[in-house]
Amino acid sequence: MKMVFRWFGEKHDSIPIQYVSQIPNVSGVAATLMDKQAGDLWTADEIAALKNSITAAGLEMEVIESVNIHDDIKLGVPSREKYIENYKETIKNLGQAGVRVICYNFMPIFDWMRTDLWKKLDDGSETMSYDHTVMESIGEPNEMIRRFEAGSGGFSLPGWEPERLSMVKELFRKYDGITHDDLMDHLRYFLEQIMPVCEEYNVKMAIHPDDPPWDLFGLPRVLKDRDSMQEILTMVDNPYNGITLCTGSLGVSPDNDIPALIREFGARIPFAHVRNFKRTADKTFWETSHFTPDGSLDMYAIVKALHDCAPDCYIRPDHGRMIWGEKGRPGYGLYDRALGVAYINGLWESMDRQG
Ligand SMILES: [Mn+2]
Repeated sequence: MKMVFRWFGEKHDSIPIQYVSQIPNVSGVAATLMDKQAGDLWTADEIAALKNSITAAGLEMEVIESVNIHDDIKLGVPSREKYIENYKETIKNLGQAGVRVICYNFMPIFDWMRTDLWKKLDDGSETMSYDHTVMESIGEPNEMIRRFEAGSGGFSLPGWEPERLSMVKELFRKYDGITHDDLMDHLRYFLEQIMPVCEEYNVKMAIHPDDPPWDLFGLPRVLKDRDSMQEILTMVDNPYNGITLCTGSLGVSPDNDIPALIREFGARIPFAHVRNFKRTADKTFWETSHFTPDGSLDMYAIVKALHDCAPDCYIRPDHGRMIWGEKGRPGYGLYDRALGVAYINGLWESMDRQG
């Protein structure tokens, strides 16, 4: 296992990279070029500059989160070819810079979704929450966007870039009639095209589950449960086609037994996002500390499954609460995520010692 920490870059993160290197056992960051739009080519020079800013702090850049997929690839339209070519070149450039895993997602239009970015908990901390009744009462995507922009605290949220959201109505029109099977077929095509480059440059692709793992605004989802996970892994049966096992995305569906999924598919899980949440009703939850008794997931069982079945994976703590008065990007403060690292470290060490 290698512990990494998501970091958005010097210009885009509230946390100095040096602070990340002070967290015990963190070997590197899950990095990105935030200024890049989906479909853009990442040049070798841009990647080298990013890597220099990370290695200067004694950290590695072996995981990228994310290289976003252009909607034309998800839509399966002819113009996807040029974006796939850009993606191949980006994989090559990242591989040559030492990157081993690229996390990405195949969610149409929207990235992850919450109905409140600043829910106040009883202990005074703030966290992100999702309430499906609120979601249904909004009904209309532009209202969701307005709320996100109002609540993001001045940061742009990953996957919620304003430039892209301004085109949201047009995108909805393009996705009209795209079925679950269509979307899965477009994912298969994309993976088949890029796999030879992944093999040549030793870069594993790790698709992130849909978050939350159910359909939103009538848009189809590709990765939300065990069967869709198996379908993706078998339709392109290549070790370079892997999964980012995100405990908090998949886990909010009570049908998804996270330790069992890790035990079944561990060999194809190069990257894991570990977080906990409290499920309070059907499709309703808020994000908690990582500590098992605080949430609905059994973190010991999850880490044990990773320890046993994906021992070489990269792990990062996922979203944390805002604690100790910290202000920052929702989900991505320093303190609670660092506590998550320390907790996972403790679980892992105890498992190592038990053999
Ligand atoms: Mn995640």
